[in-house]
Amino acid sequence: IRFGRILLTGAAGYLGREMRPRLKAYCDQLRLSDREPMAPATEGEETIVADLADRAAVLALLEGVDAVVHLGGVSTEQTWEAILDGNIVGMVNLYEAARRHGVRRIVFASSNHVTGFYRQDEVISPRDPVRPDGFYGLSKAFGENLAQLYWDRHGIETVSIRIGSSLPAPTTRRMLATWLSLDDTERLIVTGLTAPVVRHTVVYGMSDNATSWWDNTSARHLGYRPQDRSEVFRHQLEAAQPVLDRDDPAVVHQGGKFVQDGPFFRGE
Ligand code: NAI
Ligand code: 15L
Repeated sequence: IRFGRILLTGAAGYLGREMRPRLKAYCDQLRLSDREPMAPATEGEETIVADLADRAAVLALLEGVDAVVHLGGVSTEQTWEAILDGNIVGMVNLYEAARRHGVRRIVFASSNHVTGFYRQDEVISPRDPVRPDGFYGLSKAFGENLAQLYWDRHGIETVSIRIGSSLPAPTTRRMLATWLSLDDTERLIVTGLTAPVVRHTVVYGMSDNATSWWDNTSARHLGYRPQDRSEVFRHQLEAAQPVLDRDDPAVVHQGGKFVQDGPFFRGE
């Protein structure tokens, strides 16, 4: 499947920059957007600076778009105001603009922090109740619920990917379970864009890791087959962090240090 125009939000961010060259292969035109400046457009690209909280700007952003890869928004525990703008108001603006322009498919970068307060000794699936580990995770849970609403009411399909840790290699022992390689990130996003019927499907964004807390049957059902494994990094990660404090909340919980992170918990 090749799309006419894909919109990639969050294009100035880490994953946006990584996915930009990869997504070009799947469309004639890649529309890139962020509120921060992006590298200049090359052939087959267009760049539009827009704040997701700006309803009119987002409405214009979705014009002529066939599918959206929505990476834009706050990606860590930050102030409530920043989260509200990027992840709550921004999501509503995006889906409302998608509805008005007849966009049929969105891949939404949700986060494992939607369920970050489950323990690392529990295996959960997207069917378990959400258990956010902060306002950030809570805002991603809102995003998933919004996607469900826009499927139920308006027939817009979404794959919500609860991304674990997407980076070139795992850097902590926790990431033995949460790692999602960049190649597998591309595979899962492309699966989300091209699977024939998805309705609103929630999946975890993880590679084929030996250690796993997430039943990812829903991703397999869509046709996602991860090719990378964190196991090849186990030896070096265990050597670097030989002892884990079993009473440390960041070791106990799936969300890791996010369970204590940010202004939310410091009461600032
Ligand atoms: P990032 O923080 O590097 O990129 C996010 C981008 O969104 C930034 O360029 C930022 O300028 C933009 N943005 C924030 N608020 C905005 C607003 N109000 N209007 C317009 N643009 C705004 O994050 P990263 O790592 O690239 O993640 C991309 C997405 O994937 C995020 O939604 C994040 O929550 C999600 N995710 C990423 C994970 C990872 O391991 N990298 C793990 C779980 C989720
Ligand atoms: C996230 O949601 C963050 O966006 C990312 O920076 C990582 O810290 C990741 O989760 C993680 O849990 O490792």
